[in-house]
Amino acid sequence: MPEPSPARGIISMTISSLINPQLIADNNADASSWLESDYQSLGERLNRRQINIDEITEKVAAFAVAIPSWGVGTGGTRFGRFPGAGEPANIFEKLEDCAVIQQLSRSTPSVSTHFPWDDSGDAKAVYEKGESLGLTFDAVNSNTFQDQPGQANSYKYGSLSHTDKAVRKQAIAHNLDCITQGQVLDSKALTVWIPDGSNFPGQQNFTRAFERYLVSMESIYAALPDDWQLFIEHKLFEPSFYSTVISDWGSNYIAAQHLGEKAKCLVDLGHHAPSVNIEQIVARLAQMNKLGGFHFNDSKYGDDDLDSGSIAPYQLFLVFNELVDAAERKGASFNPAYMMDQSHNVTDPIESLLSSAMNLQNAYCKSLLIDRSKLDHYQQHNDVMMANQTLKTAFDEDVRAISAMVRMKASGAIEPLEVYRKSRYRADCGRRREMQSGSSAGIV
Ligand SMILES: [Mn+2]
Repeated sequence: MPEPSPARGIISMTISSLINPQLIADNNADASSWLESDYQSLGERLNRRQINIDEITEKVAAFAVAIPSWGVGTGGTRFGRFPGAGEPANIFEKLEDCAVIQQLSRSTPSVSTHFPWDDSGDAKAVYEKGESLGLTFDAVNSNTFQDQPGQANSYKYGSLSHTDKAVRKQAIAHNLDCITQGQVLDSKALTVWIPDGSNFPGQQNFTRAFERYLVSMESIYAALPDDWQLFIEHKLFEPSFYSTVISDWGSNYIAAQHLGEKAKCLVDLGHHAPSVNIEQIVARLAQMNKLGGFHFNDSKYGDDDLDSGSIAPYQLFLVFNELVDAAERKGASFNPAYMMDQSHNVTDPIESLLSSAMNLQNAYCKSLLIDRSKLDHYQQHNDVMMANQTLKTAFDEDVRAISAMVRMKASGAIEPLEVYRKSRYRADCGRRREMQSGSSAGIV
């Protein structure tokens, strides 16, 4: 098995077979000739820089990122949603789609659930379904940004920081329920993102709202099992457009510090202002042992939730540069939870998640190629050009043969998208799954 890496977990070797394994094997037999040749030539190039390709491949093999259960359905905007045929209707069907992604990519062995969206009334059955597919469960996500049918109190003016104690109590109870369900799933973390904030100056007292939030979070923190973590997710706008209670990493860090060791900050790449230096935030949080996890996605304007690595791949690489730097400093204790959080509006969600998982693997791989002792030397001597070139040299390398080799060795697909299309999995789902309604918006 590969050595443990800064990424979480070792790829599960259980092979589910929603895609015919013979189809994967046949495609791999055809693709292996270009792969062997590309891998050898990349190995020679890296060797000239004293990098052993097989060591890099072993580290990449240990990289894993969780799939968001909500990501396998078509997302939407506030204007609408356009689902395709064969979409999953419930958590059991979502898990099947996640298993397909894992079967082909071999880098997505776990699923992050969302309640009440994934509440089937039988968490044990959900756990067993995941187990039968070779999947484990990552962080549980609570939802206090929508009112559910029959709910006693509305979240229209907030949840954990609401002025009315009854609303806060309801929001706390929901988070506690998420922990209970997550324990059945063998999850080890709760992610809390709240929509609370204000749309107009004067609407909310910033200090009182944050005070109420902290008191509510104390109750949730107190209910955490010993081996659980609490991830706090910040976001500067939306659905509130003037202010949000947990607007940025500063507020997040204050809350996490206030609550205690098990509380950590979660960085969603889309939850910052467009020009914010996210990689520096990553470095700060990691330095202070408060980086709990990631929601990977990409964006051009705001919280676009586009596919990871599709818009700003250099930024993604720079984020991984900080993660690898922190992992080298801190060793095994540095173990942030990696998840994707994307909204797939115009693509087949399985294809988007496959390609995103590969983009993440490649960005991680490139960050492993950075010559850190050279970089440190150039930084110490203020050789700006060569320090920057050290990063660029790693970023400019085409490392796709490494992740393809990882997949092949783990019985995944050298060419996941090609095999997925050949399998006609979605068309098959279209025949056995009921068509989903497209009327409601689907922001997540
Ligand atoms: Mn997120």
